[in-house]
Amino acid sequence: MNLKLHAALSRRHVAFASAILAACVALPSALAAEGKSQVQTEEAWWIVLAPKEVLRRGIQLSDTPLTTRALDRRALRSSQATLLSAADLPITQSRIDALKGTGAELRTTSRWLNLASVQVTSAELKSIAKLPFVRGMFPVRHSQRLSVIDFAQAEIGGIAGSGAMSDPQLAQIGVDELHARGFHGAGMVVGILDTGFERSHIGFASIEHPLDVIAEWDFVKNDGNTAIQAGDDSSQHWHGSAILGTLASYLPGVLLGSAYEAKFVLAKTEDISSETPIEEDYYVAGMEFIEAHGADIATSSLGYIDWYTPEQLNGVTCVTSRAVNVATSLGMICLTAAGNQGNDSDPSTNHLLAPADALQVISCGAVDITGAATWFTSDGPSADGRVKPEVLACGLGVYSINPDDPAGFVSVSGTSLSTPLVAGAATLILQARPSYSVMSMRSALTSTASDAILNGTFDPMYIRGFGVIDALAAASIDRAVEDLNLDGSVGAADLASLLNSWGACSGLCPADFNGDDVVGAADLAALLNAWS
Ligand SMILES: [Ca+2]
Ligand SMILES: [Ca+2]
Ligand SMILES: [Ca+2]
Ligand SMILES: [Ca+2]
Repeated sequence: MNLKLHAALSRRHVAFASAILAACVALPSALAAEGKSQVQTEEAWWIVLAPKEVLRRGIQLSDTPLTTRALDRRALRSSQATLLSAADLPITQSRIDALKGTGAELRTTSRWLNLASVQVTSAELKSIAKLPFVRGMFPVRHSQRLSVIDFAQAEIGGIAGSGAMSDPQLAQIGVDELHARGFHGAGMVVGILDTGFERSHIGFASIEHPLDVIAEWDFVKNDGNTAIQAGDDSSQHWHGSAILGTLASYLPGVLLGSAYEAKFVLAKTEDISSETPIEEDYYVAGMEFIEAHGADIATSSLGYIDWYTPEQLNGVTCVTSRAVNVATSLGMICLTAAGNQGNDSDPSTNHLLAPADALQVISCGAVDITGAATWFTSDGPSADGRVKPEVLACGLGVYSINPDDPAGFVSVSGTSLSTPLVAGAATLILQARPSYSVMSMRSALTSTASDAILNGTFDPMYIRGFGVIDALAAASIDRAVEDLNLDGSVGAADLASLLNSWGACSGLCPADFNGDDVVGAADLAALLNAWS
């Protein structure tokens, strides 16, 4: 949305809100005195609900929309006191019916935050305020779409040397090294929140590694198809498909996604048609959907600012950030784009978009392929002084599938692209180190990133965070170099892997411990010496 339109929308929103917001502060008596100045325009509002009632028998899985995989993931990585809580119970039908009974249109609900979002006139909002289970209300904030900075067609073989066009962007962050050790995301589930997904590209249709989507939901149109459909904006699928391409595509020698053996959960949460404000409630619903399907990792390249000021990016104010805080506490590793708002050399200002300020989210900035920060990458810190963005990956000229051409490719720029590269790396790291918690993943990524290694700390200007990630180093903490499968012991599997690559090295050669470009007797001796 252009800035003028954005400002106009904000003003309209302010006018609508000021007509009733004062009345909403002290509910419901002040509403009666608010008088006749009713605004007929419909607006989206969050309704704060009274605490949920929990049956004496407690909460069981069947009371929730969670899959058993979600429960398993929580058992492995959740930091909550119990596996299930009232936050997992859906908003009851009787409350939904009562909200709708006022004439309001229900947009979505959040079981984590115990909120419902509604599209209402001011008269309907007043009726809602009188419902016995309503505790308050506040406007659903519009988002500022995180557009790509630029994109261009990319030609197969158009880059220097042999190999896939995606090789440099993966090698920069050590993903190639994890690929060489056999980690491609198998057994992992990755959730993506974005604009929609076109999956007919040849990059998603290989016989060896076809794209595997285990669940999808279109929160904008409320249906089970996240692909472009009649009535959608003609670009609705573009952004999400480019993101998916960097993660899931498999075309050896042409384009490789970072985690092409992972399974995916797709949430279409952003309506790009220009007349529709993009709103934060679908994001929250999408995050809950992805968590409920047991995703290990969730990544989003969307950003929300609008009414929020940089001072409010303290990790606990913006609704999307609060939802991400719940997601990370449930053991889901969350990544989000820092934003394309630019940076300055003033460590007291930030240009972040929510939910990059969330407490345990890994916020991703963008460098070029040489590792230099891009002009557009948003700087931190968060309003409460935490390091943001935490890490960096390539976000300038990143190769992906062309969402508009099932056999074409593009190079795309933006923190939207650096984020899924980090997400793919995190997926492989988690495959190698399944016991990593959200906290240990954060610490593994930041402590091994380029600037932390070089300077021993983060960038004091809060542009680079801890630097460009090193996926192999993050996965190799407390692991011997001879432990090729990174499982914590040097044993038969590592020996088999060494023997499998016996002889002269071609390409990456993890078993060439002494670096002489041959896997041979000296490397075998080293492995046997490290046997544990
Ligand atoms: Ca749809
Ligand atoms: Ca700054
Ligand atoms: Ca091993
Ligand atoms: Ca060797």
